[in-house]
Amino acid sequence: MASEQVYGVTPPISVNLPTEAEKRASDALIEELRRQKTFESPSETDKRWKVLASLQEICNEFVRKVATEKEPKNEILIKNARGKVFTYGSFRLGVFGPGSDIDTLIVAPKYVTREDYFKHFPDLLVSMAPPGAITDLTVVTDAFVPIIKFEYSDISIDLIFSRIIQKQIAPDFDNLKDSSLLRGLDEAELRSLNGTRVTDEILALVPEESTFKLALRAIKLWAQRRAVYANIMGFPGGVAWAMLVARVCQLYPKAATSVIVNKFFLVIGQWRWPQPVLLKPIGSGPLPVRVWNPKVYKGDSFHLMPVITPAYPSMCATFNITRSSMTIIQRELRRGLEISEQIMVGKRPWSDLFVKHTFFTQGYRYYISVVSASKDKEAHKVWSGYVESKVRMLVQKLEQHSSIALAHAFNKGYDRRHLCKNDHEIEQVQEGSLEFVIKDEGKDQPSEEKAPNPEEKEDSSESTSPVEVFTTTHYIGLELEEGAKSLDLSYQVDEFKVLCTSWKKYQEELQPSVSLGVQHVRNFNLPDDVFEAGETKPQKKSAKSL
Ligand code: 3AT
Ligand code: MN
Ligand code: MN
Repeated sequence: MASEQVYGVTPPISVNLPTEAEKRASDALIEELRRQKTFESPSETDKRWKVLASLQEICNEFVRKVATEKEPKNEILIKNARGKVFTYGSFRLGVFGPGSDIDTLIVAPKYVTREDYFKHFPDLLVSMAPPGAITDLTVVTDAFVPIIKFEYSDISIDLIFSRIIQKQIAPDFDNLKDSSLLRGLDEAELRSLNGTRVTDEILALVPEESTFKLALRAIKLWAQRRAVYANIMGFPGGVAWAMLVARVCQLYPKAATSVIVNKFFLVIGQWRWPQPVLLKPIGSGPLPVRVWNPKVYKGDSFHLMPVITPAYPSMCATFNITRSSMTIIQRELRRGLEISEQIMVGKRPWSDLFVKHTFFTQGYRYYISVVSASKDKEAHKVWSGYVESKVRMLVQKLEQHSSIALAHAFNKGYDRRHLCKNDHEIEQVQEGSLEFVIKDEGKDQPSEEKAPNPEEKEDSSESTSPVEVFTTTHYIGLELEEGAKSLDLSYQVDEFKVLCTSWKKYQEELQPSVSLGVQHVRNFNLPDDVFEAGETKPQKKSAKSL
């Protein structure tokens, strides 16, 4: 045993090899993942590699262009000018599906700045890619992580950038492991390098990559179906779920995929939070930057389920988790354990694990809806994104209300478009009315009501043309304390509104074309479009007939 590498911060729980039954359970799991369409075809994956090869070429040309522009006489510099394309996210982790993007990072030598990147890269991209291959190009220079987004031959690409402080990138430069590469970079560059550094570390810290990837695919599918996947809404995101699965792989280094999934629910469900989940000891590094440490930083000691990234500077990937979301996650982990135990003894199929959540169908009697509305599409992107990032704050305020036992934010917002003929109708939409919704064709939900047709103007007596209003609605399910009577949430709601509307961008640019509404919704008044075909909407008790 002495020769075997030990993965993780404790010895393994079991080094048992898989039994025949466990291997069969793994095969059945892979079969189910296939049935659920989590894999794409080899030819589609092939296309991804071709796009990446093309991006590498464009990246080299870009660096060469900047070298030529900045030091036209330096032939050696120009000759050695090249950059390097890395990936992170689900593609790098090997858990991407048919609709996944490719999260990509360009690393360039020190003379190439972010300004150069935004100035030259978009044009080079369009001119060097096959004609018409690049669509939906968006450049976001002022984001937390500045980014260029586009579709390349119908594959979504997120492309971020960082320099490293080296005069040239060696031809065989292929990893970002060395923390001294971080020296001299600004915060945006550090954040840009972080994604690849973290995913590479995770992969290096699991004993068996292929087992890890398959188990992570299963856990991601489970978390999505159970609506416990969304960093922004207070649930673990892709990186956090990956680290949790990786930790379980470390504890069962020889186990089959099926066993990892089963033990995942056991180990993570019984984890003694707030003890952190670590894939390796937290390391120090060369920069004066903050590393997660609850003994030093009071803020870190409030993290309820800390899952710590392995690459320097280590951070908590789950700082968003609230008391309520923790309760929901633990409930789902318990359900996962019960079902997977039965799957392992052949009493249930894997498909039972992946059954869709019942947030709307049997979730709660009372919901809160948070509606961000805008008359302008671009403004709506900005405003709804901001409001979304603050919904957790409302959840935290609601959790403190004496009548509320739990405030469960659904993990996704619902985007809708409305057509309004006058200010009165606009106001109704802003306050949550769905009377003027434009039902998009090709949407998955069938609906009995006829969609109002925007072309049909004859019966409208209004002289002004109708305006389009965009809304995004977040639903929060409320579980009340036993015997709770009154539910006056006006204080919490007002505070939340003040929080959102005191944003500088709202004050200076967005208002009055955007708005924020918060309403109570009874379960039987939930809109039809949150229910899928075959799901039943809760009925009003008194109106129920036999
Ligand atoms: P998909 O297969 O693409 O659905 P994924 O895990 O690759 O799953 P994303 O592409 O959304 O998910 O994100 C990949 C990584 O990018 C995860 C995180 O490190 C980073 N990231 C995503 N969104 C943000 C954000 N808003 N701010 C900062 N980092 C982000
Ligand atoms: Mn991705
Ligand atoms: Mn992405």
